[in-house]
Formats: sequence, C-alpha cells, structure tokens
Amino acid sequence: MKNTRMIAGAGILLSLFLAGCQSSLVPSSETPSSETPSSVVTTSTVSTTSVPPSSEVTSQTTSEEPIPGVPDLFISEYIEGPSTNKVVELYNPTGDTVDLSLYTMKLFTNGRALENPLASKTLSGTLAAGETFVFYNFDGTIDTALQTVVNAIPDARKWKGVYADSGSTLIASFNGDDALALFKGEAIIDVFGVIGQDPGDFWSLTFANGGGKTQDVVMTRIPSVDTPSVGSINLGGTDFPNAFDPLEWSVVTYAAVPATHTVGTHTID
Ligand SMILES: [Ca+2]
Ligand SMILES: [Ca+2]
Repeated sequence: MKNTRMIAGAGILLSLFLAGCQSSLVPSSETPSSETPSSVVTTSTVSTTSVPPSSEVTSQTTSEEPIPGVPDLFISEYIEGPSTNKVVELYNPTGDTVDLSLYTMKLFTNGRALENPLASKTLSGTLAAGETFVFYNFDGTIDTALQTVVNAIPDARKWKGVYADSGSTLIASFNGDDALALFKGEAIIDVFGVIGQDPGDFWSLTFANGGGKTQDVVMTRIPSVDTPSVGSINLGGTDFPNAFDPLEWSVVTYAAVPATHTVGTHTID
C-alpha cells in the first residue's frame, strides 16, 4: 500500500509538473514567436537600406579623390605685374604623369565667395612628373622677355586667360586683390590669396621671406612645399576658411621690367 500511494503521489506530481510546463510554455512560446518575425523584418530593412551607400563608397574609391598631405598638383608661381603681365603656374610634384582633366582652376575676384568664381577652367591632356602648366595674360604686354619665355612653352602646357579675349576663361585676369584656387573634381585642394575677402588693392602679409604684398610682385612657392593645401586665416578678427598659408610663399617686388622669375620650371627640396 505504501508503494502504491507513493506511485500515485508521484503520478500526481508528474501530472502537475507537465501541466505547469504546458501552461508556462504556451504563452511564452507565443509571445516571442510573434515578436521574432517583426524584429527580423526590421533588421532586413536596415540591411537593405545600407546597400546603396556601400555601393556609393565603392564608386568613390575608384575615382581620383584628393588625399590630404599627399603630393598633388599645386600652385607654384604667381606673377602680378604691370599692365596685363600676369602668370600663374601649376607644378606636378607627384613623380607620375597626371590626368589634367581631373583639375579645374578658378578665379575669385574682389572678395567673391567660393561658390561664385568669376572664371573656371577645367584642364585637359596630361602633365608629366616635374612639369609645369601656365595660365598667362599678355593682352597689353610690356615685359617682352617674360612673354618670350611663355611663348616657348608648348601649347599643351599653357592656357591664355585674358580679360579682353572672350574666347578664353579669365583665369589670368587678377590684379592683386583676387584669389585663385585649384580644384580636383569637386574638392578645393589649393589656394592663392583669401577666398571671400576683398583686401582693397592687395593682401599685405608676412611671407616666408618677410613682409610683402600680392601686387606688383613675383611670388614663388617655397621649395619645402610638395603638397597643395587649403588653410584658414584670420584677418581683422574674421576667419576665412579657404586661404593660402603666406609662410609657404616667398615674394619679390616686380618693380622693373623684365621680371626675375622661374616661369615654366619649379624646384622642390
Ligand atoms: Ca581685383
Ligand atoms: Ca616657376
């Protein structure tokens, strides 16, 4: 009898246990099963929307994007001379031939904003390692020696940017208070002057070789510079974010014709 009672008791306990399991399993198995699909849908929605950005990143990395601090084309010389004797020179320090069609030069006259250049010229062709490209303006030449040097540069490495010539873009029509910038694709990579600031007639600043101004001068990028740069400069208490670093430039007064210059060549350390 004792054993039968124990077996019967164990049977009751087992029944209660199974019933308990059932009652606790049913709602708990329903609750997560109804939540799990919705959370899966949410996850798949996120992964679906992440596909287009990742494909955009892939297309960006396959194009030629500027990399800060890495040698690339930069503005190597600026001549702001009497009359329309103007030259601005680019230099290729990369060690490789570059595709010039990636680059656009822009002129910002009299304080024009970054999105509002007076002139824009996208280049074409190629530029070999160590070579220069020159924008020039000799519409009213008085420095024939300088013009002779420019005339000897192959057409593929120069562009006439003259104010009076409607067939060209006016890149070389600056007169001391105008900024120039080099773009690679949509990105600004190098600047001469201060975009968005009109200094009056010229910028008067401390350059690598002392005080000077940006009018009636020949200015050269110092030999230690091998990368383009866009910096911020504070003038009169205002920060201008698209500016040159005056300490990367040396300046010589263009007081007499002919100018002392290095048009067509540039040297880096
Ligand atoms: Ca001007
Ligand atoms: Ca030069």
